[in-house]
Amino acid sequence: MALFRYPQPRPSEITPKDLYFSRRKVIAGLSAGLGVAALGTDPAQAGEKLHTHPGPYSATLEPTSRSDVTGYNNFYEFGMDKSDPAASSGDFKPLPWTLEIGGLVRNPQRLDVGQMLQSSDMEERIYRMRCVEAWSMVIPWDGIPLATLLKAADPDPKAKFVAFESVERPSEMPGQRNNISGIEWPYVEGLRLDEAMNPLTLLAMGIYGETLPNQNGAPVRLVVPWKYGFKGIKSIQRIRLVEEMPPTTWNRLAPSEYGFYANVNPEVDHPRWSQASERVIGSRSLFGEKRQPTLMFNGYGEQVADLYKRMDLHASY
Ligand SMILES: Nc1nc2c(c(=O)[nH]1)N[C@H]1C(S)=C(S)[C@@H](COP(=O)(O)O)O[C@H]1N2
Ligand SMILES: [Mo]
Repeated sequence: MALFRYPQPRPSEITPKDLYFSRRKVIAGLSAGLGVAALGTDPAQAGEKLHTHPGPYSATLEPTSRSDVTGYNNFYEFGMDKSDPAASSGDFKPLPWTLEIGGLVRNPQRLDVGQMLQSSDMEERIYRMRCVEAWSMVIPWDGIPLATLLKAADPDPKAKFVAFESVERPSEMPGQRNNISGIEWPYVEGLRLDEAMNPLTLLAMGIYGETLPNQNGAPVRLVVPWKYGFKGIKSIQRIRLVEEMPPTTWNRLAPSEYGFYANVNPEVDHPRWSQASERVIGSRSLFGEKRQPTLMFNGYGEQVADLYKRMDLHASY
């Protein structure tokens, strides 16, 4: 019956009163009927079980190991090394959490993510994931299509793009306190509205049938499997429908290296490295880690190529 665990702060960092109030806040974020016993207090390397069922579009590939999916991460709010997000996200509290959907919509939403985690509509989608740094994994996500929520918000005909915003919480995010990365917080991302409505686009709330660990973007993050991993913005608080193409974090940092579209494309190299092939994280061969050819749209061309048929993908990278 337990639904969500958040990492327990070290006893030295918290007074009994703080602990009491933080637990009360979590209870308020869940629906009535859940007792205190439902709240786990163990460190959440793995989360609680979700009510999930197999969804469409899953790859018939063996998922990457849980230790690689939860131990080799990019989440600069917690540091720049691949091991930093797992090591430094223990203070982050993903619940209670409100996800807002606003901007050019007729029916703005304020969603209680603690309640969404109890949804029985949660789908499992085993997707290939390709980072712009030329490595890849296969990740079994659990979530709901973003289109379901956008339709509920009822987009205004003027809306052309969707803007996403991560959380800004320097007290819980060491990479926002020291800001070695130079990122202007919060992390922001965007999609064209038709990309956001594509049935592949997922709002993920779990991996391996359980709630997301902090390092993977708890409690709710975006997954756009035909685009480079940086489009998959983590720990989302706000979604806004807008008329103009919104600014995006990596494009703002280095516009000649990271475009708005960021579609996986083996024919368009990054200015500093080839995108023709990728390291398969967790794989072993006689010669060490395997490399494999990168697929156009990461192998999802059948579902998404039409979205770009009138575009020059070398210019709109
Ligand atoms: N808020 C936020 N979201 C983020 C990032 C980040 O640094 N901050 N990194 C991105 C990058 S570069 C990648 S490859 C994916 C990694 O997701 P994973 O760690 O769950 O595999 O998250 C993306 N989402
Ligand atoms: Mo990435």
